[in-house]
Amino acid sequence: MTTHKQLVLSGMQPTNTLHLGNYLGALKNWVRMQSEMPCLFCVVDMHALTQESGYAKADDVRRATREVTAAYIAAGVDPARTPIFNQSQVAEHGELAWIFNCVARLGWLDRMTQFKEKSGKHKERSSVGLYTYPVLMAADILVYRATHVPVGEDQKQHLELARDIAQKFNNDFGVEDFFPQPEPVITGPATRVMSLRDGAKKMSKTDESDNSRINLTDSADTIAQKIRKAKTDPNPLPEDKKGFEGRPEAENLVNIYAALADTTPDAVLGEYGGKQFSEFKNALAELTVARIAPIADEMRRLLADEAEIDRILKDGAQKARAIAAPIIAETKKVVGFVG
Ligand code: AQP
Repeated sequence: MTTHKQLVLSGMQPTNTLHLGNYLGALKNWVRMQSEMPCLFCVVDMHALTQESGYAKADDVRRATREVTAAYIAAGVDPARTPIFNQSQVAEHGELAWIFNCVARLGWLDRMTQFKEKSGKHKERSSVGLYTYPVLMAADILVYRATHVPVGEDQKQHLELARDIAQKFNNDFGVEDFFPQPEPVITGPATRVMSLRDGAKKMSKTDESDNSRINLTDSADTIAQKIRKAKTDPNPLPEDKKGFEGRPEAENLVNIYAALADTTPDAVLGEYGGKQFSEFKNALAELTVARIAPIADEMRRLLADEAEIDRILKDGAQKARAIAAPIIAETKKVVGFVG
């Protein structure tokens, strides 16, 4: 039985503009959760250094950090209530990550499917940071003793690793319940939004094809065009979910519609089952524009004042540090660091 107070922590990488998958899989739930529990939301800029594709220069990280911050606020995260900060400004994340590097086992990291996907055929050319990414993620969460982590399906395995690290730390150092076992919070019909070009790949910020994703900053015309071009098959929509067998693209579009309309895939099929994709795609484009365009407009307004975004991040980092500092001080004592 955990004695830890409920606290939500989640973050996104500033590797490019956020997309519909980030929104439906995570951000939309963050907005709901901030009225249910105390929350902390970070822009994980240290994680952004682990990948080569999608960004290459310091200017890109800077631009994307401000853009991701604007996206959080435009989607409904209220910085007056919920600290928003960038990870690199709270040094305790990196300090705890080192200690956790010494707790996590190589065999555990070898099983991480995201590393396999992202490193591709050239594992030996990947950064060490990409390999130990889930260890830093465990530190991001546990440095605040966060108990709940709203993420998409793709992050579930990393959350399980964070739980294993917390448990091994507690056992190894004989400190029962020192770190909590963080719970993944995965909700809604689109917890894994797939690429619009390939129903077997998840929608990703760093996919080479911009047509594979809907960016939160896309114009109404671009959104409509990307949805019209989305890969489908020649058959009409199935009458029920059993008909998704072997049709991942159809399933993806229906799940996206259901998530945006706050309904279920069954209800969407009740309305569109048996109809042609051309008709369904028009309705989906209209719904996506209605939900995403206001976020894009608000992001543009916020980004016109960079100094205000930087002020919000600085204020958030101060509040985050106030929580993390005593926890890291206690952790250092537990592991035997004199100071
Ligand atoms: N396709 C997706 N469907 C549902 N949820 C998703 N998330 C990401 N892609 C999808 C969720 O968004 C949050 C932030 O993810 P991240 O920025 O840490 O990086 P990621 O998971 O690796 O996402 P991307 O977009 O694929 O980024 P890149 O290309 O930079 O690696 C997480 O909660 C994630 O579950």
